Amino acid sequence: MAADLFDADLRTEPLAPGAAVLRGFARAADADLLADLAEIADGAPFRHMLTPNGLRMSVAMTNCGALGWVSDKTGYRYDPADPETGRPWPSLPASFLRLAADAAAQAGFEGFVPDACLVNRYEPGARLSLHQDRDERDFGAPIVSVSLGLPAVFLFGGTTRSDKALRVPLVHGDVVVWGGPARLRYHGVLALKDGRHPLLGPRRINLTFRKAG
Ligand code: MD3
Ligand code: FE
Repeated sequence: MAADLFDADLRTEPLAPGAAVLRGFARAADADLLADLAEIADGAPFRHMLTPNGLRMSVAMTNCGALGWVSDKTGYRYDPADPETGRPWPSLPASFLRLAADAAAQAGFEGFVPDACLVNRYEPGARLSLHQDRDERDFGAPIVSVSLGLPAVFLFGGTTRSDKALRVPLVHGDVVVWGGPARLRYHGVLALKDGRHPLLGPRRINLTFRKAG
């Protein structure tokens, strides 16, 4: 039917200028993404980083790509090496690169080549408080975020912390692209609710692709 031609568009929900949700965009690739993630986590295990205040983050993290996002008592930074092992982070697998570029293009950002992928693992109760992503060199590139596993409620705020935040439910396979005027908006994730996902069990994985360097 002709409706098929428009499915991709119907599933692209504009959130705000520069931000769009691509519903289900990563679903067809989920098995490939998770197989590649298992290898990444073998080489660079998930860990709970410390915030500059010395608090243990409830979200467990790892990275792949030339640069990895790291937090410790000295602050936040992008590091070419995993501080736990001293080795470079695992490289970005082809499945990750393809999905990130395809999603960015779908949202209007052609030629997106990320050099960093932060992998966030949420278990029930884990949350990410309202923050901005501002450790990257170039705010001209978008950020692509891929949700896998249990559903979560994403908070999409404004340009100051006190702006009222929109609540955006995200489920397995949803992809969000943030760029342009949305790039520096505050955002966060509400505490993950209990549940079990057929592929991932009691957890949610978020892949965040960035051009950091
Ligand atoms: C909105 N992670 O790791 S990325 C993060 O679900 C982070 O784990 C979220 O925020 C998660 O920093 C999803 C969503 C995101 C990233 C950058 C943004 C949303 C954004 C920049 C501007 C506005
Ligand atoms: Fe963020």
